[in-house]
Amino acid sequence: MLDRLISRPKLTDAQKRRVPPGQYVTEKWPVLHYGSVPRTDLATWDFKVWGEVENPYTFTWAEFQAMPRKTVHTDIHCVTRWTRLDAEFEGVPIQHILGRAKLKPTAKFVLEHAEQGYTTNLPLDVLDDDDVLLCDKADGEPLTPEHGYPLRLVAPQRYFWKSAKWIRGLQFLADDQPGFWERYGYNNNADFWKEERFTDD
Ligand SMILES: Nc1nc2c(c(=O)[nH]1)N[C@H]1C(S)=C(S)[C@@H](COP(=O)(O)O)O[C@H]1N2
Ligand SMILES: [Mo]
Repeated sequence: MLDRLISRPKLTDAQKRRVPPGQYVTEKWPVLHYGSVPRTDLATWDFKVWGEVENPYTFTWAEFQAMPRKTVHTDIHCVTRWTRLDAEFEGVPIQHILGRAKLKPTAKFVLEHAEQGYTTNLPLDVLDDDDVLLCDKADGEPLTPEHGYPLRLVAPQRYFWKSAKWIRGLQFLADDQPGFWERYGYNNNADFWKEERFTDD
C-alpha cells in the first residue's frame, strides 16, 4: 500500500542485485549538500593539484576542456539511503590528472577540496579506479549548479558524499586526513556494500 503511494520503480532481479543493503531506489536525482550553492565564474575558475606529487599544477577551465574525456555509466548511493541506478557521467578520467601530477611513492591518500571549505578524503587506490572522473556533464547535459557546476568528482564505489561537488583541487597525502563529514562521524571508508555509514559501522 505504502509502496504504491510513494510510487517506487519496478526493478528487475538484476537491478535489485545492484541495490546495496539499507538503500531504496529513486528515479529522480536528489540534491544533497551542506550550505548554499556557490556561484562560479569560469573566467577566473581554476583547479589545483598539489601535495605528494613531483609536478604540482593548476589548470583553467579552457585547459580542462582540452583534456581527454570519457563517459561512465554507473549507480550512485547516498548515505541518507537513496540509490539512483543508471546515471551517466562524462568528464576527464582521473588517470589523466594523476599521470600529469607524477605522484611520489609517498602519495597514499587524497583530499578533495571544494568551494566553501567542503573536503572529503579517499585512499589513492579508490580514487585511481576506472570509473572515477572529474565530471562536468551528467545524463548528457552540463552539470546544473545544485549538482556541482562546473565540476564535481564522481567516485561511484563509495557513498556519494565522497564525490565532492564544486571541486577546486586535489591534495595528495602520505597520511590520511578526514574530510568534512568524516570529522562529523561519517565512516572513513564508506563502502556501501558493507553499510559503512557511521564511524562504528
Ligand atoms: N561540495 C560539496 N560536495 C558534496 C556535498 C556537499 O555538501 N558539498 N555533499 C555530498 C553528498 S552527502 C552527496 S549525497 C552528494 C550529492 O550529490 P547530488 O546533490 O548531485 O545528488 O554530493 C556530495 N558532495
Ligand atoms: Mo549523501
